[in-house]
Amino acid sequence: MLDKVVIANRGEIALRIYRACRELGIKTVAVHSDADRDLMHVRLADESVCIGPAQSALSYLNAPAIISAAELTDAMAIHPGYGFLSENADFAERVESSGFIFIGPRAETIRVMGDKISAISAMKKAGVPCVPGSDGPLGDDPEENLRLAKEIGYPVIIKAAGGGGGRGMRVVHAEGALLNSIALTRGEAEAAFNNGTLYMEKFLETPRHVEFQVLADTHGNAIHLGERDCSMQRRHQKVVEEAPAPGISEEQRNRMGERCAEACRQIGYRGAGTFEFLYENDEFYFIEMNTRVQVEHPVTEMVTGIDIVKQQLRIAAGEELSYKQQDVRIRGHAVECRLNAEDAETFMPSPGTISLFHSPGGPGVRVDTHVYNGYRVPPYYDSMIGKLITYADDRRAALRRMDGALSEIVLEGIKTNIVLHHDIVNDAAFQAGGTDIHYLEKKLGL
Ligand code: MV4
Repeated sequence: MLDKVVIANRGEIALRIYRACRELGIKTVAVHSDADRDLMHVRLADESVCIGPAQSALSYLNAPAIISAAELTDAMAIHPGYGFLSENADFAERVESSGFIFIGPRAETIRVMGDKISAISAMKKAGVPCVPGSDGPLGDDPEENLRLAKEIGYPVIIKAAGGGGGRGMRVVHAEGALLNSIALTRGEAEAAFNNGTLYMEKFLETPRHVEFQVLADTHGNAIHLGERDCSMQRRHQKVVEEAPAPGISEEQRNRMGERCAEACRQIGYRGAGTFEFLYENDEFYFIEMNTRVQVEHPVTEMVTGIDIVKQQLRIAAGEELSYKQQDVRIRGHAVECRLNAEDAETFMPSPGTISLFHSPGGPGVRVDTHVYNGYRVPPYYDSMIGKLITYADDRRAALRRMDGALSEIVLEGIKTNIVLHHDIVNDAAFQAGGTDIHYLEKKLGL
């Protein structure tokens, strides 16, 4: 097993990684910014190293500082969590060339998945269904682009190869707007990603966002842990996630999940990963792959009983997966609400001191948070302060449990989105299941 791990992140995921290490008997090093000395995991970790000032660019994104901390503390491996450097192929490469284990896929895999065109072509080759599209970069020939769009059929969507997560894309509804849209998107992509490479897909109008969790070891084994529905989102920020996805049959799950697992075997994937799909009219279309642990991993943990972060650590240590596909059973239903320090109406971040905090509890209630009574939410980072997860035998019961758990929370001193969550779990269409990616924005009147 790994001897000592650097936790290169902050907040709830840093605490989550700390807990997984503790259960496996792995020593931990918390690296933190000046603004994060009071984080829970910094107190709990065996060692802590301040790696820079509050601004992320000078601390959590400071690769040399993080690698130096690993050297200083004689750690074996670095866990990047999500966000920050977690999907930075150059960082993964530098970690490994410095003699440490990067807890994630090979740098080469991160690079392939970071370029959305190469990700799609790798997945298509591996038998994963993708959105009908350009199957490669768009050229400069206007006639050829017009012909391609006509062949795909309007509406189409122009996306940047260097984008992802909703950045660098534009929908085109009719031929007259195509060439200008390509030019505009190319300019934006060059400015934002220093890469003007674009591709085109059929635009799906009312899909759901359904993603499959996978685990792959370094011995050629790969399994899937079923799917999550993350359609309840606003401006590409997920708000509520659940597992399993409403209305997906066991047969569909097994078929798509096995295709994802097989793709992992073919590309020599390592660690935990997520295949993102758009799901519309009973069909799955791959859009992107995430090569990190995700915020919403707990709903999968609840319905499978598998600790995904511990599996990441075991895989990084070179162990074989602890589970075969036939050991994986999806049981019950789990829902996650992301708790944000933000204004309920304007969604503006609301940092400040939590003057009073009381956590909900009871059967089937899980709270993944680093906050405590008196904790000061710094203004420098993402506004997510924790996640409330409920689990029950079925979806209705999990939602009722969520409603009750939301009512139990006492969180004073800062604004939160708890009211929004109450609204969502009591929404009739959401309760019926299967609302699409545009539902929440429409409900909020955006
Ligand atoms: C799409 C799409 C419709 N058709 N691609 C947005 C984030 C990025 N991961 C991909 N995205 C989309 N790609 C085609 N061909 C609609 C979206 C999309 C979306 C996807 C997932 C979750 C939320 C979304 C919100 C708006 C648009």
